[in-house]
Order: sequence, then structure tokens, then C-alpha cells
Amino acid sequence: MKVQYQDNQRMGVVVYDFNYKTASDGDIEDLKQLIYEYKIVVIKEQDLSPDEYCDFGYRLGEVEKYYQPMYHHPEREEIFVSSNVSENGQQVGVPKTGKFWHADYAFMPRPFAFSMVYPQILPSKERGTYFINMSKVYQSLSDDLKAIANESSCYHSVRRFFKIRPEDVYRPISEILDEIERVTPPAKHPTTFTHPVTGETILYITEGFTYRIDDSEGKPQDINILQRLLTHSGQLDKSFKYPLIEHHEFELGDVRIWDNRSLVHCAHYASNSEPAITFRLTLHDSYPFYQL
Ligand code: 7UC
Ligand code: FE
Repeated sequence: MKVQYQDNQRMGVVVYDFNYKTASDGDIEDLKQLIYEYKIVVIKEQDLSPDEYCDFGYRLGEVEKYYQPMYHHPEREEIFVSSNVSENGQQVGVPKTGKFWHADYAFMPRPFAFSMVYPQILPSKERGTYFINMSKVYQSLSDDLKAIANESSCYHSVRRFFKIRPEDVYRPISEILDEIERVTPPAKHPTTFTHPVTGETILYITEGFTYRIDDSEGKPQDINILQRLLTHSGQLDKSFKYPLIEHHEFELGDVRIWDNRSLVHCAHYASNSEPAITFRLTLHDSYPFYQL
């Protein structure tokens, strides 16, 4: 494999001449280290069937399927399908997923180490994702905000972005809300944690999922503290001009893998509703998600 480093201040490296079938265990280890260090790795010129894509995922880590079958690829349930294309009225996957700042599975007890996306159909423009490196955000905080973050925990819930399923039509909304709380009760995570590989401190909050901050005794804190931290992170900037926000574009053939501990992301969709389909895989590595 050939690694192209960026000469600007942006995150990520680009990898050419990579084939998961012929890659040695050492190559796979190198690839993972690149993800931890540079946060985003784009592997170019990939041409993979759903089975091959999954096999690639299994070489990198423990692939976990999404908890809701509505998102599953018909042949491989591990693949989460984001799609606005319905063929003969048959919708596969879910349209416009992840269009809000979040980290994948932050609302679950064990979020993913890596997220991997492989676009299948791309719109002609506005094709990409916004990312923020939350360890950079932590570094930029004032000492008093750092202290507050270090001594607190946050609650995360999917409730605001749970997608109504076709079978939910005509159900009372209260029943659906109760189901969300039962199936995905809020997850509590430390507001900051140490990355198990790089040792960086990460501010682990997202606009989409985080809704409560508690002090070290478990007493709810003023919600303005959470708002201040989110403002500092750039996640409340609707213009996406905040300095730590990076827009990363996709090309067909790219497999993009990112460090889902360090980054929050927000999907970007074309306003003209051109067809778009992306296959996602989510993986655990051999480390605990965070060390306390
Ligand atoms: O439909 C979606 O935007 C999916 C979202 C609620 N969860 C993505 C994840 O993996 O956390
Ligand atoms: Fe996502």
C-alpha cells in the first residue's frame, strides 16, 4: 500500500494500492495505526461486492450490525444502507441518515471504534461529510471548562433522531417514545476520556444525542454548561464555517474509515435530492472504548 500524507492542516491520509485480500497482517495493523493517528483514512479505487466489503471489515475488527433491521442490506445484515433510492417502490435502507452532529452509537453502552463508509451512488455535487476532531476541541477549551468537563458525565439518547419505521404508521407517538426508551435507554459516558491508543483527551459530546450533564456525584448540572461546550466544539454553527469543521468529499471507489472515538460527524446531502446510496460498516477494535 502507498500512503499519501496531507500537506495542509486537514485530517486524514489517502491510501493507494491497497487490496484487503492480499494485505498482510502487518498492513492491516499499519492501516489501523493510520486511523488512530490521522483520524480519517481514504482507501482509493476499491471495487468490492457486499460480501467482499464485509470481509474487508472483518479483517479490521469486530463488525457489529445496526440494532434496527430497517437499515440492513438485504444480503448482508452487517451493512447499514443509507439510501434515498427506491427501486420499483421498494425502499432499501433509510434515506438521509446521520444528518446531524453525532458519533456512531454514542447512545449505546459500547460505541464503535471505527466507522467505514463506501458510497455506491453519489450525487453530482454536495457529496461528503463534515467532521470535527473532539480532541482538538478539548485542547482549545479554557482551563475552567476543561475542569468541568473532566469531572462530569453526560447522557446520550437516540430519541431525537430515531427514524419512524413504515410499520409505525398509525401507532400512538407515546407508544413509540416508550419503545425508544425501553430498547435504547440513555447511555451515560464520561464527558472526557482518554483515547486508549493515542492517549489524547477527547470531549465526548454531540449535538444530536447528548442531552444531560451531571457532576461527579451524579447531580444534573445547568444545561448551559453543555451548551457552552457544544458551542466551543462548533457543532452549533449552522453555517459550518467554524475553524475546526472540515468538509471531506467522496469519490466513487473510496472506502473511508474514521476514528469514531475522536471524531463527530454530520452527513451532508445534496439539496436537489439526486440519488445517493452509501454502505456503512461499524467495528470494534481490541481496546475498551475508553479508559477511565
Ligand atoms: O438514521 C440515522 O440517522 C441513524 C442514527 C440515528 N444512528 C447512527 C448511529 O450509528 O449512531
Ligand atoms: Fe454516522
